[in-house]
Amino acid sequence: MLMGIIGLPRCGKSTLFTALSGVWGEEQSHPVSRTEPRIATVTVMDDRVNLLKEIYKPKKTTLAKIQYLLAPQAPGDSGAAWDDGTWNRVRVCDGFLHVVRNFEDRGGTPADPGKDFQRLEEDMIVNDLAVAEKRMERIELDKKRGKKPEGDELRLVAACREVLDGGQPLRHTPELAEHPALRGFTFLTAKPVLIVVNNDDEDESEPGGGGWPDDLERLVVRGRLEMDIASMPPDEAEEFRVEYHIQTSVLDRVIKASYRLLDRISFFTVLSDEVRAWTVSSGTRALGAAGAVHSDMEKGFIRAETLSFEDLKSYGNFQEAKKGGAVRLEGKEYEVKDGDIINFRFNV
Ligand SMILES: Nc1nc2c(ncn2[C@@H]2O[C@H](COP(=O)(O)OP(=O)(O)OP(=O)(O)O)[C@@H](O)[C@H]2O)c(=O)[nH]1
Ligand SMILES: [Mg+2]
Repeated sequence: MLMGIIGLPRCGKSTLFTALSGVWGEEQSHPVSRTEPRIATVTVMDDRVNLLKEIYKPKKTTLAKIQYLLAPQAPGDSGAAWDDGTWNRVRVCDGFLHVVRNFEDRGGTPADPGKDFQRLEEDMIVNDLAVAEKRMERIELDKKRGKKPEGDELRLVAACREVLDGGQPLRHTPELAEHPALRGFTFLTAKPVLIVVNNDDEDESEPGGGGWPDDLERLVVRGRLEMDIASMPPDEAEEFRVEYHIQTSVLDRVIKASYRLLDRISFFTVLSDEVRAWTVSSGTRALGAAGAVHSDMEKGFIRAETLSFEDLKSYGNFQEAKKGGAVRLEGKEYEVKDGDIINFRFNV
């Protein structure tokens, strides 16, 4: 799971990146040059794993990871929207954290977060429109040369162009945003977006003003404050969290929201002394989940021995849960649920 941090210049992208990678960001990549994006790999803490550890006493525990990508700064100073090169670097992302400034900047410019959001969103729409138009021209040219367009592509790209030309992001039209034939275009406005409103240290309020899209979740953070807290030793960090009424760290909140945004769930395996958390798209079938763990498990899939986390918790251990009939033998088509503990039976 790779989430790109985007936003207008000076909105707090680097600050958020540091707040996210501060405590648990163990594998921060060091860019070779200033034009390379920075990537922070962070561990997805999951309370359920603590109980699994108590019950199974594994030698090893492996948690899921999520990555955050910070593109290098756009050239030019405040006001400049992103250039094409910067956009191209975030195309690989599964979704975006769109940061908007909700504090008065050093030059005294008051915040207008809704408007800032719209500005960058328009930039993305224009970028996608250019991609669609270029592709249309190409297809038309090929047609003139006698080459038949492949499948539905012309119709689909034309439909995208119409949506974008009307000033709408592609995510408003899920048939297009999620169409497999359009995936290769990596349209920016087809990606899921979480708005991260970056408030001032003392400001706990929801942002006012207009310009907010009604289809997107907004997460209010205090970027600079949370960045400072992320660099503190645990005791001191806790003191600050209490003082500033921050119940959960920015990292936890952003991870939870990222899972919701990308519609991901977790399941667990207990294998040769290792308890491990896995992340898959919601709706994933048992066969697909087996494949996420090991290709042999998918190839030789027999059954998924499945126990829900809640059942394990109430029975206290696997044996009791089995006696109580809570352990199910599911087939390939079983839709994996968040928190399932699965033992794949397979034969290769
Ligand atoms: N008051 C206040 N200032 C903040 C907050 N978050 C960031 N800043 C300040 O705003 C300025 C810009 O923050 P950055 O994190 O560098 O923003 P950026 O989006 O990475 O900026 P560019 O990379 O230049 O586009 C810095 O001086 C930060 O200290 C905040 O929550 N409150
Ligand atoms: Mg920056």
